[in-house]
Amino acid sequence: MVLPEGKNLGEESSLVPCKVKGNFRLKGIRTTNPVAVGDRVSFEMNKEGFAFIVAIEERRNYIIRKSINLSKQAHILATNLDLVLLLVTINHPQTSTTFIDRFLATAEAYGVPAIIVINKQDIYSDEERQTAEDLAYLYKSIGYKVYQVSVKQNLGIDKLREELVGKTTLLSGNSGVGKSSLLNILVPGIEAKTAEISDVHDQGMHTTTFSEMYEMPVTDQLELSDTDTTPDRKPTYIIDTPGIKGFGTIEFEKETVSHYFREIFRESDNCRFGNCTHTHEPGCAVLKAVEERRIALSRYDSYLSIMQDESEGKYREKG
Ligand SMILES: Nc1nc2c(ncn2[C@@H]2O[C@H](COP(=O)(O)OP(=O)(O)O)[C@@H](O)[C@H]2O)c(=O)[nH]1
Ligand SMILES: [Mg+2]
Ligand SMILES: [Zn+2]
Repeated sequence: MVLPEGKNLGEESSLVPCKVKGNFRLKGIRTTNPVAVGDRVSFEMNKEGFAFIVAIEERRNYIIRKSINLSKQAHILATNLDLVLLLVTINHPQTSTTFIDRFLATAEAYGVPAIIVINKQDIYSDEERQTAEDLAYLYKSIGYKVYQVSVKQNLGIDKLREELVGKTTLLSGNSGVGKSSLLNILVPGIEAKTAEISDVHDQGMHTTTFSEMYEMPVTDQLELSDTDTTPDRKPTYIIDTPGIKGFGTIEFEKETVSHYFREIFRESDNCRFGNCTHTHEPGCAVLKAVEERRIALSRYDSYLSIMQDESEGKYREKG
């Protein structure tokens, strides 16, 4: 372990490689990683000069996913977040609405605001551009902020940058949507690796293999554009995550899935039965709203797919 010259252990901006000591576990969930990006930790040095994490500060929130290989375990993607940016693309690769909705529901469940960023505006056909517009309209009508950008042509990035000032933001989205490319614009000089999309699968290769946190430089101009001009503003951090293929939802109780679909939750006030699952019940206001197209079918389908997973006990621990 090496500390930068002239830096004391634990001093700001020094890097201290640490091992984990002890057993840190989330209650009721088996996780593959005890410590995650965004955690605030205490560490101690032993006589040999090795540093050990001995305590993790209580997390304000965390984002988690089901591990791909170990289906009964979960992986904490990041903790203590102020914002998640969900990068999506209409094509090259195509992001499914199920993926978007599962992600949004998870963000709702963990109390982290989410913003949708539709990237690669520069390569869309007229039809794809229309799909992007429709998608933006849908999610805005539900209450989400949506930005349509082209990272490649640096279009729409300045507005987006303003959203991040003073926050810790998780960059998320399928592999190949442009997360690392965006990061390279927001944090110049880090040279995050970007991947060519393979022709065969039309998906990015997994070039980012672990989550990393970067500090985004904030210029005077950005500071002025913000109403909060206090000098002790929090630093701006961005976390890049490996491509997530299936954003597993865990910890949802069947009864509460609807709480994480804002428009479904609003509508459910008008259901005849208080314990309505919005699947078959008479007097269900949600079903009526779907019929009348006031709730998008794609959203309702995503709701059903999560409900289905819960019935199958997909993410529950056995025993
Ligand atoms: N045409 C176009 N390509 C982009 C854009 N943003 C990223 N890409 C390309 O998409 C591929 C995947 O980008 P990358 O940043 O590695 O995606 P990640 O897997 O989400 O980190 C790379 O070839 C990028 O150059 C964009 O706005 N327009
Ligand atoms: Mg990447
Ligand atoms: Zn109902």
